[in-house]
Amino acid sequence: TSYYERYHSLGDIYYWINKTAQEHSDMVKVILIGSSYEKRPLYVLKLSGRQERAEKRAMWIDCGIHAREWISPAFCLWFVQYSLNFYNQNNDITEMLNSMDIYVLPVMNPDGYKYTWTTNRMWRKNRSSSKESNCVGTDLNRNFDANWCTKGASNRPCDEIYCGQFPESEPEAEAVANFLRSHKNSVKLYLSIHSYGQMLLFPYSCSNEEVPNHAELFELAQEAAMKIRRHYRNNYKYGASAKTIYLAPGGSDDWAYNLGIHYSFTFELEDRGRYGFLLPPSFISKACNEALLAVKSIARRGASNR
Ligand code: 0X9
Ligand code: ZN
Repeated sequence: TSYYERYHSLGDIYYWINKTAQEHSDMVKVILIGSSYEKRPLYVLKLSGRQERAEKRAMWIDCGIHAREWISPAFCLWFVQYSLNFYNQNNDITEMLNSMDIYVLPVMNPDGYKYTWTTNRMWRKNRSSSKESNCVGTDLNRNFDANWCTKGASNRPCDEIYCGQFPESEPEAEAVANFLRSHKNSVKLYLSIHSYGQMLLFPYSCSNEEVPNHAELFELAQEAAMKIRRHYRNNYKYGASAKTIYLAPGGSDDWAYNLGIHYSFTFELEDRGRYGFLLPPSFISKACNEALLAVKSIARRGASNR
């Protein structure tokens, strides 16, 4: 099996980031966007086609918000590798990279990810602590400023969906928010990769309201899900988050949407619960290929629309 069909430790992923940037220095730049609570660097890979354009649009993809969802960082690595290998080989990828820059954050929650490798495989949150409680960790996907800490999040530090002390109290969420705020004129698509459940979700999750471009996002998700069904005989559910999965405020997708990134999606990759977060490595290639198909499908439309 190839490197990409295995899960990798945090140390391996840092090494991979460096090596990938060196080997593809014409197309990849590494950007340090901040650091984690335990002071680990948060690196974003910027992928660009060789075609320079003024006012280039961009897409953002983050992986590993939740520590135990190992297929998520595996997808980010898969995506980067595939994009670099097939640029100028495959039309979809070539057009995607010529029309947009792509920012990829392989692990938003490095402290939590490391912790799942060393201590507790089922850890979800980051690893921050405060004097107020003996419990550790904030749910980074409840820490963004979108109806923060209302119904669907918890203000108790011991809970798995703890929202943190205030919006962007966590350095990982703040770093992502700062980066997107400073690139909001170019970033047109926001994608956040999670597991599990096989779903393509779009805002809102923080309220039952429909977003203004609901119909368009629904169509995009529907088309992507249809392609997955056709090519991989796998069913993905799709729809507005609050109605498809649950009401959950403070998520990065809703926050990005409200910032003005009106193509905002959260993917829940394989499976549907047989293995759950413990998806065996033999499932990585299928899970990533089907998600890649969905990304390409959504990116094509999102990149051409205003
Ligand atoms: O609850 C979450 O954060 C996500 N599900 S997971 O099982 N990966 O934890 C769903 C996120 C949907 N979007 C928002 N809640 N904003
Ligand atoms: Zn998640």
